[in-house]
Amino acid sequence: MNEKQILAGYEYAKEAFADAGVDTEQAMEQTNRIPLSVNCWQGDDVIGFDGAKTLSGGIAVTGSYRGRAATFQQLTADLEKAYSYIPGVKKLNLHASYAIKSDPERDRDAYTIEDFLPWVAWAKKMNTGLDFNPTYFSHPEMDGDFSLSSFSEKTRQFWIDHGKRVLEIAGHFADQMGQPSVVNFWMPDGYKDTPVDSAVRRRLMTESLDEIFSIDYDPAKVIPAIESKLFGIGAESYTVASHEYALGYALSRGLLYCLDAGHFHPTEVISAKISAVLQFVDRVLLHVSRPVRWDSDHVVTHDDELQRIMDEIVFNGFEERVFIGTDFFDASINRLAAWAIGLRNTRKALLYAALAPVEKMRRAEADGDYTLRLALQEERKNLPAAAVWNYYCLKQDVPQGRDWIDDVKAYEESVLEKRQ
Ligand code: RNT
Ligand code: ZN
Repeated sequence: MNEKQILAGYEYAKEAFADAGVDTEQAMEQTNRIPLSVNCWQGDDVIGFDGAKTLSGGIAVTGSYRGRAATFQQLTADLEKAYSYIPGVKKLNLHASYAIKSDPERDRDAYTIEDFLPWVAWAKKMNTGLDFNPTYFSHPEMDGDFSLSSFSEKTRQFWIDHGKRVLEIAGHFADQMGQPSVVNFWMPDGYKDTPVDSAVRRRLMTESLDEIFSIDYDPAKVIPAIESKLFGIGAESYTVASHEYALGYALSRGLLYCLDAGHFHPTEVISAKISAVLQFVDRVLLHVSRPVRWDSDHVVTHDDELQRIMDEIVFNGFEERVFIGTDFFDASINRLAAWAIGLRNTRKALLYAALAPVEKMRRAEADGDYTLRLALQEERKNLPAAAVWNYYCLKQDVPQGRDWIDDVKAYEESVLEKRQ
């Protein structure tokens, strides 16, 4: 679509939305500044730079598309390309395994900000905030899938120290970037088969986590979250940090609860949980992902659940209380395209939520007129939101439609295909 067509489409859309009582300019402005935390690990199949050759911890990447980023230079080059396709405010979500070790002997229990200075410099150049994650997987100190709840005191201590180092580094990120750093704790700890003693691991986990959070960090700068999970590959029967566990821990310790879209029973959706959880915890973190039959971490598409998630945030005015990060990893398609598709959809769904004629729908509901509510909800789908999206991309100087796809293809030919 050329600029003339986009502008013509927008003129029509603006009027159509105004008729429905929606201010399109305000919707764009409101959603543009909501930060989306881009998961760095889509670019290299969750391998990182601190020594792992393969991925472990009950998660898996399938596919072997050409051009996996294997170095900091390659990953940042790919990220820069991907960023150019994604409108709106972005943060980079880093895992500790992406350390650029300043001392090759240094391990995860001793990382410092020194090991992340190239990332800080890059984030400054890109004007993008930094979120962070301890990496409790793909490492020889893992006790099978156990980390913070290992029976080995030495192993637990190693991972406790890792958690502490990550909180410290996140404090530096916040100072350097002038904005807080959300730090998500996900531990794969779990059993393939039914445990006899399901409580002991949870006691150990609680002790370990309490020890980590006993360090002095500034909660205005460092915002820790605990992610729950129903099961992992090889941990099908029991996970230590289950939903009840993680929610309970977050609630009792004043931390964020992280809801990952793929971490529940297949018929459960996280959109249904946001306003429930926010009655009791201050803020939540979302891992926007797409489960296909299981926690498959497919690239986020603009499906009903994605829209529902964003509707929940925007309709309820939870923009300040919900942090949004993506969490998918697909190596069967071009990895930059995966970022572009997943993040563009996430942003698009936010915009569509802000474009919904929600006041009319809300009134129908308050009046008990559920016929009207349903009719309006369905009519909403016919409003020309896509024309607003195209215009928004144009204004943000981000390619839309086929343009970004052609650009990714060109990058694939000129850069990705030349990689080993
Ligand atoms: C795993 C969790 C976790 C990871 C990332 C890499 O099931 O979803 O968030 O995907 O930390
Ligand atoms: Zn996740």
